[in-house]
Amino acid sequence: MNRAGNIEKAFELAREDYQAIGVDVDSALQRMRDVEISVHCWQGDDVKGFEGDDGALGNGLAVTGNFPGRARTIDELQSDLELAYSLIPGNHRLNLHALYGDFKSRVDRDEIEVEHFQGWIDWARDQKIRLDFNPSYFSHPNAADGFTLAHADSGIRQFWIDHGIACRKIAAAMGAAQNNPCINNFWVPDGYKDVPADRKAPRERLAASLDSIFATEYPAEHTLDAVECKLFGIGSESYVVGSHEFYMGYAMSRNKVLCLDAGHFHPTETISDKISAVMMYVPELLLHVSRGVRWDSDHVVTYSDELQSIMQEVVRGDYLGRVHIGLDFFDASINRVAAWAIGTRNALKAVLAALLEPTEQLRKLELEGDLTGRLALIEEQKTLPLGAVWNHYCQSVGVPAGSDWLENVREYESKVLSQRSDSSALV
Ligand code: RNT
Ligand code: ZN
Repeated sequence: MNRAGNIEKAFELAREDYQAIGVDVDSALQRMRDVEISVHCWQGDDVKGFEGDDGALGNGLAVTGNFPGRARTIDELQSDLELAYSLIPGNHRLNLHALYGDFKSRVDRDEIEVEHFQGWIDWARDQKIRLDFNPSYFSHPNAADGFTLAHADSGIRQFWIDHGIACRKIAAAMGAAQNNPCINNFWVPDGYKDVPADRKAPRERLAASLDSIFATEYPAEHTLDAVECKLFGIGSESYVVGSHEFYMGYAMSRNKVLCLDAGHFHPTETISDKISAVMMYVPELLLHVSRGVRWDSDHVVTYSDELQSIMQEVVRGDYLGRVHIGLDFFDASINRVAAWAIGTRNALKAVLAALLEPTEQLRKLELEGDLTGRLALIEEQKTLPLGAVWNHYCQSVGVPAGSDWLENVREYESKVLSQRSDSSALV
C-alpha cells in the first residue's frame, strides 16, 4: 500500500466533492498556511515553571495526573515543544508565562527582566516561532489568600502592579525582537469562595491597579495587552473580581484586547456566540481555546461541536486578522507532548473545516428564509471528506498525516520522557 499516494488520491476526490458545493479547496489551503496558533507552554510541565521552589499550584489552577515525563528544565521543555511543533502543520507561536524565565538565582516576580527571557527569545528566533506572554498572578505567597491586584493591602497590590509593569517590558522586548506584536495576557484569579459583603471595592481596586500597570504606552507593533475574564474558579466559586462584564467594560473603555476562555463561562454558555458581539466593540480578541468538563475548564481540546462553532465564527466573521487563537489546557494524565499535538491539530482542523464551509450558500438560504435548506446543508456538510483534505495538508507541509504522529511521540516517550523522574507529580 502506498500511503502517500493514497492520501493524494483521496484528496483529489475530496477536492471535487467540495467543488461540487462551490468551495475552492486550494484557496482554503492557502489561507490555512497563515493561521497561527499560540501554543501554551504550561501543558508541558503542569504549570510549574522554573522559579525553582517547586511550590504547589494555587489560585484555582489544578493539574491532575502523574504521567511520567514532565519537563523539569527549560532545555527539556524546549525539546518537548520542538517535537510537538514538528507534528503540527504550519508555523505557530509559543505562549510563555512569567514563571518560565531562566532564573539563575531566586528572582521575585516584581523584579523579572528581559534578560531572564533572552534564552527564550533566542530559541524562538532559531525555531522561527513567535512569542506571546502572560504575567503570573498565582502560585506565590503574595497570592496565598486569593487576592493579588484587587488586594485590600496596598503593599501587596503594589507588588503585583510591579509584576505587571515588568511583564509588559518583557513582552515589548519580545515583540521588538520578533517584529510582531507579543500578546500579553492578564488573567487575575482574585475572588471569594463564599458570598462577599463587598463586590464593588475589589472591582474598583482591580481597575485602578490595571490602570497603573497600563499607564505606559508601548508601540502596538511590539505588544498588545489582553485581559481574561472568568465566571468562577476552585476556591472562588461565589465571586470572581474579573468577571466577563468587568473585563468587557474594561477592554472597551481602555482599548485593550479581550480574552475569552472557552472554559470560563457557565456550562450552558458558549464563547462561539460571543465572538461576533464583542468584535463590534473591542479592537481585537484573544481566544483561550479550552474545553470545560463539569467544574473543570482546562481539558485537552477535542474536535467538539463548540470547537467547530468557534472556528466557524472566526472565519465567517472574517476575523482571522483580528482574533488571536491561543490554547489553554493542562492534563498530566496523558503524554504531555501528545496533549499538545491532539489539541493543536484539532484547533487547526476546525479552522480548516470552517474555511471549507459553503458560507455564501448558507447565508443565501438563510436570507431567503429557507431554513430547511440551511439545516440540511449544514448537516450534510459534516460528513464531507475533511479528513482527506487535512491529510493532504499535513503531508504537503511535511507533517505526519492521520494518527501517524503518535508513533513519533511513542518513540520519544520511550527514549526521552521515560528517562525523567519526577517525584513531585501530583496524583
Ligand atoms: C485560568 C486562566 C489562565 C490560565 C493560564 C495558566 O483560569 O484560564 O489563562 O489557565 O494563564
Ligand atoms: Zn485561560
